[in-house]
Amino acid sequence: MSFIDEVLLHAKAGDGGNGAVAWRREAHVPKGGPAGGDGGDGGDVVLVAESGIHSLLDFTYNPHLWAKNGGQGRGKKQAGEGGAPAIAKVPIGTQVFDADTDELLADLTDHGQRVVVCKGGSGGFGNSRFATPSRQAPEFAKPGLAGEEKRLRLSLKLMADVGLLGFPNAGKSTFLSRVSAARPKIAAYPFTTLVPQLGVVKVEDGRNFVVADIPGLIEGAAEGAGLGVQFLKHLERVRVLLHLVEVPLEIVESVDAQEDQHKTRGPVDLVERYEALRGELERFNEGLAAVPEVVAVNKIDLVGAGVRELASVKKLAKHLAKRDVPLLYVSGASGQGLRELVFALANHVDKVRGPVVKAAFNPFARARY
Ligand SMILES: Nc1nc2c(ncn2[C@@H]2O[C@H](COP(=O)(O)OP(=O)(O)OP(=O)(O)O)[C@@H](O)[C@H]2O)c(=O)[nH]1
Ligand SMILES: [Mg+2]
Repeated sequence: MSFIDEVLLHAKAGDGGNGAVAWRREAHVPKGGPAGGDGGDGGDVVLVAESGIHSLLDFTYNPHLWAKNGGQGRGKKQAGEGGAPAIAKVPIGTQVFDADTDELLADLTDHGQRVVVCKGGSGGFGNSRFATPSRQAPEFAKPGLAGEEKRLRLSLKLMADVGLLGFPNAGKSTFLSRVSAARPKIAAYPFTTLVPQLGVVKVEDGRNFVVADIPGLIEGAAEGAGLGVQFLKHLERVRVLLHLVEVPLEIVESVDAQEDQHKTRGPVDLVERYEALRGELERFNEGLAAVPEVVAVNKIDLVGAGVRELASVKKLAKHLAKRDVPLLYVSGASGQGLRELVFALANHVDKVRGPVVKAAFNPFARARY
């Protein structure tokens, strides 16, 4: 399924119908007076957030939202019909901007939340409305008003509690697949994940939270390297970031036999790698860089118990301790440390105040850590 998180739309509400100029015509009622009905109101353009929709894809096929015009007023004081609204369903987390002014018109964060983005024009009064004792035969009626017309930009920002951050291949999708019912694609090459994905994590104690897996980030992403930073916006609403750092495979730094590999890949400085991604976050959005963070060294199954003794891991631990950032050690493959990590994330989610994210709770989602 294609994932589209940004679209431009042309929205036009219906025009109001014109009021009618008409006269009462009945046998034995000479000069029956004005009887022109009002025009009907034009339909509104309405957006509704729906939990079953995950992409703005449909709008790429039809980027127009046009509501119907109100009907014209008629004789015998009959009002024109109201124009049918144009109602479109959007994913939860959709922000609606006026594309010309960039003003935020609405932020649809709850299932069922609806917003009128373009108001239909009012119908004009028919001439029967304008009769007064001194003007018994008004020869005029009011035209309907034009419906609002706007160019809209819809921007989907996923609603999640925890956002995954890491270089490609760090094991983000593997982690998500282990702790939730989500089944993202996992493979041993970079940029396996091409679009963000959500998973609901069910903690043993009954709490649950939503994790967003996004494509891997690399240094220079802010300038467009790799898949760029376009997906970082999906982390803007999270309450805590989980930064996954791959265990330094160059631990061969201590193993002579693999000295060659060490040379070709160069020494891994986890602090440098960690800070490289932090830099990309900061350049993208300082607010995002301020979101609380949990760091986990992943793939510890590859190095066994000695992971904490590795020079670059020790250096990272020291670096993070200075900043009061928790560091955990996990393996998405073997499951080691995942239970502690899930609890740590749940506690962070609870601690960080903010609007409660309403995730669709899936009772069939089994935690398997
Ligand atoms: N040994 C080991 N391998 C792992 C672990 N976690 C993930 N892998 C492997 O690492 C590779 C990349 O894993 P992914 O989960 O696809 O990594 P990702 O961070 O989602 O990568 P992108 O989507 O490309 O950004 C896969 O071959 C996984 O099987 C782990 O804990 N231990
Ligand atoms: Mg992935």
